[in-house]
Amino acid sequence: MLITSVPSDVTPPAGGLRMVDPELSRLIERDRRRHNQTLNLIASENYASRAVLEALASHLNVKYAEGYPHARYYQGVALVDDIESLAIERARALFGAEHANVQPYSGSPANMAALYTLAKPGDTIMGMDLSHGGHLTHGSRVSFSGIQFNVVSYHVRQDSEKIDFDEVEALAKERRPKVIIAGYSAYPREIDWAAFRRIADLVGAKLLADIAHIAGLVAGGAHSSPIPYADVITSTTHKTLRGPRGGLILCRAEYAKDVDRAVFPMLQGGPHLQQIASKAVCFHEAQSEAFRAYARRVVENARALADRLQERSFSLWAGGTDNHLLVVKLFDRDFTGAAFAAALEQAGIITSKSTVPGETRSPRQTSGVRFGTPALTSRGATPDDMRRIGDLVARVAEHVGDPAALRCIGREVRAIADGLARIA
Ligand code: DSN
Repeated sequence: MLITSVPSDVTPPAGGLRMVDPELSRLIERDRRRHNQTLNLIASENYASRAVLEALASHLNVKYAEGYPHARYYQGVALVDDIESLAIERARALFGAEHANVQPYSGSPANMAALYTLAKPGDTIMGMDLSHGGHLTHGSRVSFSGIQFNVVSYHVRQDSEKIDFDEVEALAKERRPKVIIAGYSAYPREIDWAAFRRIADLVGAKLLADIAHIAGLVAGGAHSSPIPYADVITSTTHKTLRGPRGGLILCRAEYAKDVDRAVFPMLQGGPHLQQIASKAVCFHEAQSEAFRAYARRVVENARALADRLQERSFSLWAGGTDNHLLVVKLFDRDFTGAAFAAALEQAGIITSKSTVPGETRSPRQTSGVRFGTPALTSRGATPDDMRRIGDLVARVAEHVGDPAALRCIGREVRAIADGLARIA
């Protein structure tokens, strides 16, 4: 923010958003109200603290500092060197990692930098099929990962809908990938990092763990850590970790230089120091006992919601959840994931449609809906709230296409939302 006692035609306007740009201000305010009046069960979203947002909105937005601490291409960087070093040290301490790069703008660039660290274009990489819970950057043919690398996709088992380690091992032996990627966007069960390490070692592959979704659970001790097993670990900082929108790479010391070079100058330009400062706050918060309790509650809440949905006759991917998310399968219903997610939104329950194992519909329609508990847990929701929400989800399923009934359910949704902490 620029405050001046000598306003002139050339200084930026001094007023706040409401005064300078009322049109945009109103839209932001309406969206804030939408969050407070509805129940956000999007598995990848979360509400950051005021301290995290304060750092994100700070004057650090101004600074160019291409390079890394103590090796920059700009002057005036002594204090941002300290800020980035603090973020790096906190990330290393939080996860117990040998090296951290806190510059990735978000999860996809983090994955790109990690893949270019461990493989060259044209090499073979192996990741979970997108429709079985993988991410676009794990080898989808519409992403750089599928365009620039030879991709082998593994799947979940048909019977248990858990990772098919027999297939992972067989495909790895047959195709000899340079990199095996573990970590997902819609997989509800705990990941067996040791099993992936064993298979990677069998074929001389590097193991890339993408913990974008579960980073907060790992940091908070509610999910096992890939640190002892993976060569490189990528993450976002804004999902369960509850920080600013952003990415993070952790790795063993032997990959440090290559990871740093892949992020800058290969892929990115100047680091976003306001975002890095905000990540530092997030890593600090995540070291607290309160955050460990939060991580445990996220999982308890997901289990409570999963149990209630099963009691209400929903069929769940892999029969439930070990983490922060669950996916309902709609093969036994006469509506799609897209239609169900839209009906839920009409009642004030915000989710995202999801493809599921055995998918028969397009990614725009899908046969599943994904639910996650990080955001509502940040608003203080309890397992009891989750059971009430599960009952309301079941009622929505009985009234897809009936706007009057959905409005009526929406009043009960609103009552739950009104009882939770508000975002400011
Ligand atoms: N894949 C998105 C999600 O899980 O919502 C984030 O990249």
